[in-house]
Amino acid sequence: MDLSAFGWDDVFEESFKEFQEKQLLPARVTEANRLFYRLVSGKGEINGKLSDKFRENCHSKEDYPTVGDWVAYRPTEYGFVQIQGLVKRKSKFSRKVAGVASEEQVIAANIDTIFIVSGLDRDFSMRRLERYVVLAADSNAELVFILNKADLRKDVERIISEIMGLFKDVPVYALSALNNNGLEQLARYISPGKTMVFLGSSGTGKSTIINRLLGVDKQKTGAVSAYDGKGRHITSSRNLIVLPDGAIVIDTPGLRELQLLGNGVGLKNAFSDIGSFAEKCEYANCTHTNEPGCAVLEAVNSGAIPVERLKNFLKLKREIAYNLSRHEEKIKNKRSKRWKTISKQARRIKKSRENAGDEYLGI
Ligand SMILES: Nc1nc2c(ncn2[C@@H]2O[C@H](COP(=O)(O)OP(=O)(O)OP(=O)(O)O)[C@@H](O)[C@H]2O)c(=O)[nH]1
Ligand SMILES: [Mg+2]
Ligand SMILES: [Zn+2]
Repeated sequence: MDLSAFGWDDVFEESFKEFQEKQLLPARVTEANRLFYRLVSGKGEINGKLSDKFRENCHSKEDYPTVGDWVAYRPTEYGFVQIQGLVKRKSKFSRKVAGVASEEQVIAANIDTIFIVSGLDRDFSMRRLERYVVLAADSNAELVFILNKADLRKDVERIISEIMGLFKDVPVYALSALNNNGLEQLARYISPGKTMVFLGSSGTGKSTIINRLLGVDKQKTGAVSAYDGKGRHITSSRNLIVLPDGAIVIDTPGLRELQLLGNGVGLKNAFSDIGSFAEKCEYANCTHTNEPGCAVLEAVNSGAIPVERLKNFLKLKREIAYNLSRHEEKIKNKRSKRWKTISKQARRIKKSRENAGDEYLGI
């Protein structure tokens, strides 16, 4: 099997050299469970497990292979192959792990296009799009908005122009997967060896769109029930599929939490225009809210930056700062807890030695 059908190219070939020397073979992750990985390789579909050494070298969540990753494996006679290396990623879409401080979770790796799918029903939210833009700005992949379920609304044009006003660099397409209407607009992103990931809340129609592109109903779809008040995902895990025309798609279950990463890099990239005006502000620590000599506010007054855009920027910035401060507080708490335990232990040891008449003063 030719690996270029799965997106293998010269860049990966070059990165793979260090593994080739060890007689390892390349494969792409199509599904990642906690216990094992589904892979496609030159020998077809195989199952893999992480080698102990690989696992030992994984220090955070982002170090583990994820869907779309290329890995280096050692073949075995039977059963699971052993994954021994991760090939350098060209791009990735990540979010902050829900709950846990500042850990990064890579949702999909080595993607060319990120489709953010919204449903034009009551689920639609401009605020959620902002979040995706900030996260995708750090991904090294192209971002595209899809407004699905266009059959459910009459004011589609108004929403499109509102989005275009707020997010100038992101193309937006309205379509109806149900009626098979407007999918041809996606053709320019779909070519052999290119990888696309579909992201968006549960029930927006990601799997329905993929089925349309596949030409068969391979992916399970369905109305999202709300019996537990949160809704239930129809797609249960991320998976990578090759389309008949050779493009590669990654389907994902709706992401419930979309927390921004604490490093703020995405924010900077997504709002680089504000950043370049900010360099001309009179005060280096300008908050762009009420300071005299604020070049960003001047740009808003002159119409160079839409006021909504500045509002979005400030809101997301506050959230990142909040996440970061929470993270720092956690670390501080952890440290002081540890310190309390250590000093308590020390006191106990000292006391027991005093009691025992030990004159040791080294603690
Ligand atoms: N009216 C309308 N309904 C649609 C459209 N596309 C999909 N649906 C319906 O929306 C529901 C959810 O579709 P799915 O494709 O399963 O949604 P999903 O985004 O994959 O959901 P998860 O897998 O849970 O993340 C199904 O009942 C679809 O029939 C559309 O264009 N118009
Ligand atoms: Mg789905
Ligand atoms: Zn300013």
